[in-house]
Amino acid sequence: MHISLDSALGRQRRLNSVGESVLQIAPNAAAAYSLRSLTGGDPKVVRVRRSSDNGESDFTVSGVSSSALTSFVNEDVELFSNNFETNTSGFTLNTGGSNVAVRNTSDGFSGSGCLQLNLTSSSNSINTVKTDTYMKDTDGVIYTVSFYAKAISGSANLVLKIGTESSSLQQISFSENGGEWVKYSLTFVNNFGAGGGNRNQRILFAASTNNTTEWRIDDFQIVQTTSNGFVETWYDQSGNSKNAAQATAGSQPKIVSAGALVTGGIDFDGTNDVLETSLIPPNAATLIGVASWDTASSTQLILGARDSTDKRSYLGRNSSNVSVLGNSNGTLTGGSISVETNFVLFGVHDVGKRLLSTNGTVVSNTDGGASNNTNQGYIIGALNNAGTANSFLNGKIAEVIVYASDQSDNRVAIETNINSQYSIF
Ligand SMILES: [Ca+2]
Ligand SMILES: [Ca+2]
Repeated sequence: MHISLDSALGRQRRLNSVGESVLQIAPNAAAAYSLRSLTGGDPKVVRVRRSSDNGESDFTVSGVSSSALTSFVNEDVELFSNNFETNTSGFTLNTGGSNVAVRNTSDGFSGSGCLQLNLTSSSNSINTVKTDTYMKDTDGVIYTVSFYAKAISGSANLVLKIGTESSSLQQISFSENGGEWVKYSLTFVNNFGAGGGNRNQRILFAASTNNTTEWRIDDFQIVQTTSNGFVETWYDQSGNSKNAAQATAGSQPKIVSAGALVTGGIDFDGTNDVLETSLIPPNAATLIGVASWDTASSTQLILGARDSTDKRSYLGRNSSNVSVLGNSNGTLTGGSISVETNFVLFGVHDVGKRLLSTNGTVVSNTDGGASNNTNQGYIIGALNNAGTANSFLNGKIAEVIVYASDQSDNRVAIETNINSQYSIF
């Protein structure tokens, strides 16, 4: 009785069922990627690399939505330290002035060594730490510099500058402190390079005036306290292990930006960010994507592949700002796509059939040929154009699901499920 009731209710029951996941509504996906659960469980969804030290870790759906992911990315990472017990490594004196930076072997907050600075200039003429090695991360990331210092002689304050030899963009001045070791720390946002492209920031010690002064420094440390997180792997939830991955750091899309979880999906830069898969486009395929675009008027694909004979299978937005399904050697286009708002696209190509739906409305439904792409795997965030990526998406991708079958009968149920999650239409 139970089985026959289910059968009699059929598709209508599925449409109205609360709490079903996409892969419960329509099982047997060829590949399925999201930051939410498409299975109903708590699957592993991403492997993330943090920019501070290139540490990497896997996260499940709950790990992404809880603070586990951002806590990992923002873990304090010591980028540099020196207690001056054996050397003055990391500190370089600018030449041409009379300033001195040497290791003092009979004083120190820790042990018996420290860095001795004899400063005669208030300019950026003495740079003590080559921070171009240590602070190159992108705008908005937070660093903390700390050290112990004590004044030995002279009347000039010690000035810690963050910048370059030619210009300091942020600085803090320390008063003469009575010859005692005092801990100083400065937390700053690395936003100096905005627009100028110069992120090779150094830390420079100088005197506050041109009067001669001697300071000693010990236990110097640079810690990065927030970071950026990039997606190395977007795990396939279909069970087919068609994980989407990117080994090249510069081409990995972003999931944590300056310490904060990106909202609305994974952020693709529109330049070279792609996640590669080994999934060859099926002849009969359903392509589903949730994405937003930051810029208009160029072809930018959620996923796609095309072989050297121009046979293709792809889903995205074209240069006329409408949704597009590529199949065989043609395209199907549909509803308007505006920038910076989520869209759900649902495309089908099968033998004798093509369909494109945008935000729950079928915008195109015609005869057509299936894809005959036989050798190029889909990439996410662009078109795999016979082995070379182009048509990069500048924006965010939240979800990509591929079926090797026509899922038109489940279209409304899947779109409804997606809309319940993302509130798109
Ligand atoms: Ca020391
Ligand atoms: Ca990039």
